Amino acid sequence: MATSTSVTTYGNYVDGQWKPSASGKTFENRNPANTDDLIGIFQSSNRKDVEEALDAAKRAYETWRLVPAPIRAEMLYRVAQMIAERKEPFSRDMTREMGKVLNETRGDVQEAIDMTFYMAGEGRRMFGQTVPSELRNKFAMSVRQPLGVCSIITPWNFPMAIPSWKIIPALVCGNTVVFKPASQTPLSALNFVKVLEEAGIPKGVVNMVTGDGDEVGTPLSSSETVRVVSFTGSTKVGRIVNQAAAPTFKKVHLEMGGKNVIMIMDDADLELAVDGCLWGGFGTTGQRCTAASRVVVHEKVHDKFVEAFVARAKTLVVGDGLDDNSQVGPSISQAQLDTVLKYVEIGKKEGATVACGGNRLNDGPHATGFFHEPTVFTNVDPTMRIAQEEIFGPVVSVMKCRSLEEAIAIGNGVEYGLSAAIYTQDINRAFVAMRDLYTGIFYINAPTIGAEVHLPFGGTKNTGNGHREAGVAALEVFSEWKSCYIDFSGKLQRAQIDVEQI
Ligand code: UN1
Repeated sequence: MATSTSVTTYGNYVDGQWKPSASGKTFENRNPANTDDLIGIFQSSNRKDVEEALDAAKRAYETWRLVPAPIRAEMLYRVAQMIAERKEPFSRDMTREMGKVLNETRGDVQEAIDMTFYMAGEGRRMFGQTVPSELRNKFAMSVRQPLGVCSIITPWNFPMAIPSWKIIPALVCGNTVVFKPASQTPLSALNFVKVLEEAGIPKGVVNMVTGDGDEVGTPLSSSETVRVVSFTGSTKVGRIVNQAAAPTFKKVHLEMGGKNVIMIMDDADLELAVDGCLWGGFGTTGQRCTAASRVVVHEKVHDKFVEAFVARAKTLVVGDGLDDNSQVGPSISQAQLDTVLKYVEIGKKEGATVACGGNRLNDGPHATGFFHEPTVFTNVDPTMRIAQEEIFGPVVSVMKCRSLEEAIAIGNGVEYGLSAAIYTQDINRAFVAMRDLYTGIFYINAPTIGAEVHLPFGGTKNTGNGHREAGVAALEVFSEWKSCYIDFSGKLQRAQIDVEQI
């Protein structure tokens, strides 16, 4: 156990310098599996720090935007390699501060490596269009141009992957960045930024300012200097970010809540579906935007599925993610655990049945962490709050349906639209569901989690605001089109007017 005397104090990273906040204040980063374990002290930054970082990013933009994209990308290839070399210590740091089990933090770091390699490749692509002009001796094309300073505001559930989804495409496109990581997972953010520094990204191009939403997030969303805000977090905070950004017409990319559904048809491979629901519902302790918090099962196989699912959920080992036996880690914080406890009570009051779980774990190895049993509710009506609202914890609501159409209606009957899945052996049903679920991501015979970096990631309705990250879609967030016309005729040629008649 670390004691306060051996604990490191970490700085902000501004204009190539690691430095304390102007506020003189700091906050603690503690292990959610063991709150006696103090991981580090981080800066509680204020608006002055943000301003300084934004100024540095603005200055650095003037030179970074002119570095050829393939050269920017060379640095990013180096970044990817360095993260790969440090994957194990980075994963351990991440489990210690975030709680998810080691195999999952390894996946998180891997996702950052994948994204960085993928986006570095864009340095030699970043395709635009060349099209024929309607006039003779005239050339027409479009190119991507960077926008300037980007604010990057990230959550704690994917402490390295999500920052990479935003920062790396921002950089390859030629933008500069001020990064506010979640206060629960600043060490993984710092590990990532240190690699960017060591890989030779010039000073001011990437800046990191830790601290809370009011003092850091608000100016990052409203400042005139900022041209893009990319935010992942709750729908409630996303709305605040959007409003703060609106008066200055900056581009806002929002990735918010989810209430994702797995639909299980009567012809499904039930064993496979149980595996999928366990991983989708309880992986990352249910703390994914893509978590499968709703399962809709055809009435013909409902009881059989529930029996198998509940039996398996009861066997899941909840514990410290650094312990190889653990399958489900803690909630990130007391507040998050309180939300889980609150929704379990709401579910009971609404008349749903607790088929397993339902309790906090706080004895023995669980005494100093935010642990909760994997919990399955059955007899859930689709209108109940536990079937409508995002819980972000190890709680799955199981509902019954009589047909594919009803399953689709239940699936679509929430305010969110991130991810959905169907288990069926019938290709016709699979394609109907794929077409009719209004979500940004869809899976057939796989759970709602598991997006890969080279396809767009994001959702519909209250999950997002029309943008996508990952894949080439990310370039749309971090670049703007410029259409260029080059007239080499030596005379005035008027489009739409001086066009040759045939
Ligand atoms: C999130 O849920 O916040 O598809 C991100 C997945 C991961 C990313 C999840 N690759 O579940």
